[in-house]
Amino acid sequence: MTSRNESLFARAQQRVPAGVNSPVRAFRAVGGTPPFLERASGAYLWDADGARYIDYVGSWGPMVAGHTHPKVVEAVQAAAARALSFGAPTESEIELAEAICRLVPSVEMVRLVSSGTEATMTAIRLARGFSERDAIVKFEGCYHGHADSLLVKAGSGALTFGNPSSAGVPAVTAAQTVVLGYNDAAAARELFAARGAEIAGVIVEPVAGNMNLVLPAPGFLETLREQCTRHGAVLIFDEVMTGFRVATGGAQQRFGIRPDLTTLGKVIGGGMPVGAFGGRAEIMRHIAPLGPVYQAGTLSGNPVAVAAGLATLALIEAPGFQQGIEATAKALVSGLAAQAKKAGVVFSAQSIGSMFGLYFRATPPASFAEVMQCDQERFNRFFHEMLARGIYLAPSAYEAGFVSAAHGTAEVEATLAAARAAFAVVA
Ligand code: KE4
Repeated sequence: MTSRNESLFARAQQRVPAGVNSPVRAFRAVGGTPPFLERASGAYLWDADGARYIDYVGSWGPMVAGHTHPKVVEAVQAAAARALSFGAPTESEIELAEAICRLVPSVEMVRLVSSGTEATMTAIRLARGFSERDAIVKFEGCYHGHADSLLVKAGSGALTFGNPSSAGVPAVTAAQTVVLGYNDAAAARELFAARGAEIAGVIVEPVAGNMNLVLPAPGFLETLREQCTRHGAVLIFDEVMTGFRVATGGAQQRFGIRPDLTTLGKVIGGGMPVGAFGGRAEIMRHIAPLGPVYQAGTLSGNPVAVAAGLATLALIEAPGFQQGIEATAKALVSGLAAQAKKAGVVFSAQSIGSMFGLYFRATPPASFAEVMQCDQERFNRFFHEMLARGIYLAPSAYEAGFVSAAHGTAEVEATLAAARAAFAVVA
């Protein structure tokens, strides 16, 4: 009997490319039919066939407080009852800007947009407009959304489907993007020595989460900071994923590096469409209508989305919030590693803040090349064994996982019980 997930997937593919509105959701990397989700609450999801899952995707990061948190839902309902959109300034946008500047001190001024892609796309344009240079540096395996300049050796879905450099990006555009190895500080120093005067900016995921989770090597971020300062390039920390996850103030707080610009998304919308770019006031004053770098958006600062973001940031600022989700992530990864060891499966796992990485490799990868050594086929089998047991992991070996404040001991224990069986199958 065809399940509702299968019939919905078949129907969706008639009108939507691969049946999804974002590639990774199609399960093409792991195979099978993606559950069509209908409801969520706390750490749990329910699909069209009524199956319940413990969720470790969290909408790819935003749901740090758990799904349908009453305070967030209430804020959204109240905002929606007043207005769905104005296209005009509101007090709530000031409150969100002030909250971001308070939580991320390197951000002196900030502008809201509607996605992480808009944030990074604009940050690149701003770095070029401010420096009056063209070259941009990114790192292999890092994903910064789907703007042309950034779809060069990108991570996430681009990496998952083997097209890290997308079709449709003009060669002249791609030529202005220089790609280095993540954690290769020597390559960064060499590039700046040779072409420092041409480099408008460097954009980096300060903790990489789009080639699975890869931590910055000691000295890597410091080298980028030092080289950008020396050569007048703009250092952009793409904290769309790491913001409020790696630490309340993001990876920049955890690692003590002050970027010139920061891009944000996901958590600041609490599940609604919000992105942001911000940083040094001197740079931000180059943005229209103050300065010559144009950027705009019909729904930027949308009052309903901003209400969700404000309610979410209020929750994460609660005493002990960050410590709690960090402890949950640690318990999860150490438990999974122990289960894999018992089953004799070559596996490793790590977490930072409330993000985690699972690897079918003896040790966590420290570079893109090491990520590619992971046993993707065994991950795919493990993924389906876990899904069948009600555990919803990211459907790709090249994505990080997320816990929320709604994940407690019961959820971790249930996940480890499922993993015990799943590892036995894939051993
Ligand atoms: P969005 O345009 O998807 O809101 O943000 C793009 C983006 C920018 N920077 C970083 C570090 C990101 O991780 C993302 C988006 N992350 C992916 C998950 N790896 C979103 C999921 C998807 O593409 O469907």
